[in-house]
Amino acid sequence: MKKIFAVMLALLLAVSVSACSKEEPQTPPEPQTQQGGDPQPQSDPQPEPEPEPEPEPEPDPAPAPEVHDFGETVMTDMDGDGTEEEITAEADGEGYVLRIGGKEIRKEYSVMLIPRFALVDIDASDGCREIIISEEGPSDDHASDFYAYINGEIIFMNEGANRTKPVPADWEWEDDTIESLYDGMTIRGNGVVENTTRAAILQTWFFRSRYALMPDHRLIFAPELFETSHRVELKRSLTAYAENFTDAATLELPAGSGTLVGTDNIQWVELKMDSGERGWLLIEDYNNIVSGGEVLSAPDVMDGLSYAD
Ligand SMILES: [Ca+2]
Ligand SMILES: [Ca+2]
Repeated sequence: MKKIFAVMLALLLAVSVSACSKEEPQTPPEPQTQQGGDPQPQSDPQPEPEPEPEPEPEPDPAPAPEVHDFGETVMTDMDGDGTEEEITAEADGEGYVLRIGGKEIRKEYSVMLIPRFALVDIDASDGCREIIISEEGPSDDHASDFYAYINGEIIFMNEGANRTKPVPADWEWEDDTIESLYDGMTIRGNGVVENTTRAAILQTWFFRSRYALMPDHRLIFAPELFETSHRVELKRSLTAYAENFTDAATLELPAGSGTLVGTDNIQWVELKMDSGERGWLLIEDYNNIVSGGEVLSAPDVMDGLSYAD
């Protein structure tokens, strides 16, 4: 039942732009109730129309992670196309095999494999769900493999061009909940996996890190801000984010002069206006700015950018 509800919720949450499915969701998203716990489908036939003219873009809540043992068969819609896929996983040699929708992927070698898989929702605004399989590693080398099911194929999300690191993850598996070791992993449904990563230098220690979900549904390590000081002129106002998360509050940067003060070199650029406003611009496809739902070519709205031939 919980599973069915989770699937329905995932469908409801699948908004129009889905990297996973070309199909529009059949049902328009219901307005979120304030008490997010109770899955009552049709409570009031005539609900009082809420006078909420300004729908502040609340982040969609992601379904809670579900943990399943190897050997269990789970049916869920992994790619948001409205059809459930059968999911199984089992130990195989020194690794494991994961099967989704009749396809399978093998990992040849794991150390202290945890024979369970977690079903999570990294980005509540797409119809996809993701699977995590973790291992304890030889010595505090906890690691997790992330998988998605896109266009009928299983995608290993940790891997790809220009991906800087695998996704080491610290999971503690307890009953039906996932709690991570150390400061832990957080999946809030905003397209970012927050995690604890073991540092590569000096000693055995750990730092908080973030992995961002890319349009090709791979995860990349999101480094902290790199400082810049590039002067630009905004030709028009733009909607920016207060922080470099898509669920952060938005704000308006007015037209005028400002300085690009930093970038994560992935998808965020921070702009500080001379008039004092400061915000993060979400960048797509190299130099498109996503501003309040509009996708704007940066040179169209910003003077002072430099492009080498
Ligand atoms: Ca499906
Ligand atoms: Ca999703």
